[in-house]
Amino acid sequence: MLLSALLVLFFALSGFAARTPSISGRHVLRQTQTTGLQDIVTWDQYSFMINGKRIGLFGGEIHPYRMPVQSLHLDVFQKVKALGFNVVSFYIFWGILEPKRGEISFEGFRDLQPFFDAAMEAGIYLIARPGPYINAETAGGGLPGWGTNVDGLWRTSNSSYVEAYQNYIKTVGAKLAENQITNGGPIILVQAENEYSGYQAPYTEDFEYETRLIEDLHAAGITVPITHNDAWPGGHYLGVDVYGYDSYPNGFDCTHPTTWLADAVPEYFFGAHEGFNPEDPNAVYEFQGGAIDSWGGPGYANCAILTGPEFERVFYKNEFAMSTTMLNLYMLYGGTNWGGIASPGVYTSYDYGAAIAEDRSLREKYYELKLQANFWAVSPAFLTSRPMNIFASQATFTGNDALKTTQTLDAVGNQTGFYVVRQTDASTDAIQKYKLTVPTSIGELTIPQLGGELTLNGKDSKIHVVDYKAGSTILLYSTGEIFTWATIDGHDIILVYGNEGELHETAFKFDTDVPTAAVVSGSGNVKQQNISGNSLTLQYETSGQTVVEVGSNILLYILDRDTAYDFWVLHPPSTGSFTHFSTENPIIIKGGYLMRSVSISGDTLSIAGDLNTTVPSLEIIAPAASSKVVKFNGKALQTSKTVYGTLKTSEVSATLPEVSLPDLRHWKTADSLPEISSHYSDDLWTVANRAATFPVSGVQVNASLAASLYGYHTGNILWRGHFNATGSETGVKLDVWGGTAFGYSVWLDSTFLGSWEGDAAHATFEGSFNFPTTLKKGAYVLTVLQDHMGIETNWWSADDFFKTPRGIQSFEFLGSNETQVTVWKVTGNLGGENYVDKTRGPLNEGGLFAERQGWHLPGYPDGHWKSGSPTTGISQPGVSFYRTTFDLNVPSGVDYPMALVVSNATDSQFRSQFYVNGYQFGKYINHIGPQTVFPVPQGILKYQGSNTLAVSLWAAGPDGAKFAALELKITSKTDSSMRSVVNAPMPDWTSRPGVY
Ligand code: IPT
Repeated sequence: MLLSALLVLFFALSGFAARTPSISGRHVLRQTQTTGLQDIVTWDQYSFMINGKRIGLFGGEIHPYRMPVQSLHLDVFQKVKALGFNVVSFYIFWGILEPKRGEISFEGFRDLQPFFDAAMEAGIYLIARPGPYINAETAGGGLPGWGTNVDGLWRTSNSSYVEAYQNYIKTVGAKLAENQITNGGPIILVQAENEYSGYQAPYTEDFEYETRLIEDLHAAGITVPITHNDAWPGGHYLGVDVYGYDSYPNGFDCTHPTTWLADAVPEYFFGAHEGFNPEDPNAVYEFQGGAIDSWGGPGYANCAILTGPEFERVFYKNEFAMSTTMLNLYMLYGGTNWGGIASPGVYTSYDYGAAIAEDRSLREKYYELKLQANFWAVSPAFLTSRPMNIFASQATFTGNDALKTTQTLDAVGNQTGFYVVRQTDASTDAIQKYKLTVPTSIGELTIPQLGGELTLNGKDSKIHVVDYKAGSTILLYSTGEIFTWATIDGHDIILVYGNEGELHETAFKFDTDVPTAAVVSGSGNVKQQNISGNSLTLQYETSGQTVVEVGSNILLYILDRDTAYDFWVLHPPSTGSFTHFSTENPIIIKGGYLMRSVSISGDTLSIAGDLNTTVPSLEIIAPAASSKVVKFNGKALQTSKTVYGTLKTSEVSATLPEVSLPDLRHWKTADSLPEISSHYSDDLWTVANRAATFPVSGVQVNASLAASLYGYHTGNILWRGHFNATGSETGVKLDVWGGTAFGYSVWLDSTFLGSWEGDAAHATFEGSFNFPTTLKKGAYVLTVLQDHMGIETNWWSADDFFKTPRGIQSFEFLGSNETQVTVWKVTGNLGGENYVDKTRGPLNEGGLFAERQGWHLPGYPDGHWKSGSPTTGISQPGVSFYRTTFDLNVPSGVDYPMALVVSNATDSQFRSQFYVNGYQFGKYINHIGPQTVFPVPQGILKYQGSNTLAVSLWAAGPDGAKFAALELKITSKTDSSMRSVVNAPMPDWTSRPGVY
């Protein structure tokens, strides 16, 4: 109490308000808050703190279940670390952990520990988001399939729902608790629920449920702060420790990736945050890092443009302007909707157009992000800042109406100012010229001081700093944006950048004598001039790389953006615990595709990195004593000194050996639809005889022929209706529900009646199918093969939309209203909730005959099958299945991600699934698309040894179907320091008792 009273007095007297009157009243340091259960992770109104030290949490979202190769998590975490981020947020998918009520499994890819360990090893903190609801474009939004059969409204305090989730939260919560920072693990925050923001009328926010879930997390051992991500700053679920919100301001229209709305850049976030939780940091738990693409969409390359480097500059810098000190990008690495992970709407790739692509290669977005992340990491003044002129930013500081400038001042340090400039009309590509007139510690200055103007070219944004501390150097101002700075061997090394050819100024403020500046490398057109208050201004153009020595202690690197992309800032591990989280002793390296990590041993600096081309020389800025010997990926390099004292190495050559890929020519094939043969017996199928209706969004729907009612929650579903014809039936009408882009085909005994081939719009379809002739009296069987695109998500709480049935909603015989189906039978994956393959999990297999038999698995004895390939295909409707094996021999030391690449030859419509060593890694619908490249990670593909590829081909039209081509291709090549990959477990086929 006394201390805070003193602090108030101190700030009142400090003259803080004198410089910036409008900040008064906001600079009072509020009391540090804790959960009361631990004191390692705390927070106040500005930022989170770890062990009492302020930390800006910047990072992105990664889903462990979307990358089943556990040994590849480290690669992705190291890529996150190398760009300068320090946190990753991840969802946990309840439905795959508890596919049968009461039976929770962490087998195979479901084990969370390798993910936690990899984060620890890379030095990345984690935010766990166990749901129970997660959304995330996952089947059921994370809810388990069996949940569709549990009465009562979900995502409310309804007891049947609460009982349903408790076992999961208890079990998973305990795993999270063990890995909290308090127990030496990487988890620092745990999110309750997800976007608990929309409620089906008449239901409203259910505070009882909210409290209950927090209590359940606490009971499971969670002691770190509990957070919540409101879908927008709307004040829902404020009862958590640190409330925050989500934002996707550029939307999801990847078809028009360069179209931005004029007012797309939100300016209200900070005010909203202050309205709801002024005691806490402004936390954005999901901010757009890419976009969803859907069946029939334009493809993720477009989403990567919609959310590309321009988007990152404008929107992330605006988050900076709003003093957002917790910013998590959704997604940072999207991964793959392999098996049945996808919710309806999205397809196999969950690339998301994110900075790290699905094949783990790096987009330009990654490099742009690196510029910003590094700046945030070295700008502690930002962690106690406040935006000063929200909604009064237009023309402010520039006098140019076409520009908005947010002034964000360090409210505690009372020194540094950040000026975030952007277009008033976010949609414009116009070029704006401006001068910046800002208060500084030597009085108001108009910049550039040495004449000329600054430029903002189209969709761009800049952060100009004032009175910014870089080591012992004070930058009076810099319009060239700061990439990073570091104090190394007593020198302050400062890296600034701008677009190629732009005019910028950086000014230094000295205590006493003003030194002169000397260009020691590059040209850069550097002008210098002393200005009042012991200051020296440099004016320059950002083009290539120019290095300027200012006095004897400052080295200024002036870079254009592309050159800045080449720089990496890494930190050698410290001693003690949390060694890989150290942010001390920065080492700066220029060059290479990726620099992952550095370590120092005595006088030797060891660098681990990846190259996609030979680099003539690396430039290294490191303490002299610890870089007498420099090793790159274990090999010593020759070094020499540059004229300004940094190191240049000898050539580092990229070794990118040719790898021969198999041409997939020798295939075996078998029929995968014996169900339509007169010899087939469905005796072992489940009888579908339950009467049921479910409320979905307030409406009762018929669920009698809903696959989930019988335990089948994923993949293809088959129905067989046995009936006795009266002698007048001319056809059948079927209303089938499967989710958008689904399809179905119908047979009468062995006769094909027709298909609904599906399109991107329909989630249900009622079709009429004529019999070839009016039926004679007697027994017949209707067989319906339907696609199941995943259980629906359940974004609205209390609407139970995820209970939307998958199956036959209604049927009717044409020409007769007397005909009764004597029995309906159904099958999905073998065993239903008692799924067979515990390693590949509950969503890997559907109900195709081939899948039930395990034909997709390695080692299935297909010796008796005939030859036939997917490029020959079939000439009639039905389902055929293909298998081939091939060897790969990819040397170690390279990262060559591969993909199955397909094209289609026929006009007919078909659906295919691809299985690599038994893992279903692609679902292709040729007439809907858009995906034709299906990345398969190393570890699912065995890079040394024999692989099994299997393909299902469901021809929906009368002419059959075939592929024009189906190939394995390499999608990116690097000479890599990545840890060697351990293959995912891929058990062989064994005979399946009771299979039908
Ligand atoms: C937000 C969800 O929280 C997240 O799970 C994911 O679905 C994401 O969107 C979109 O990919 S929902 C928000 C767009 C309203």
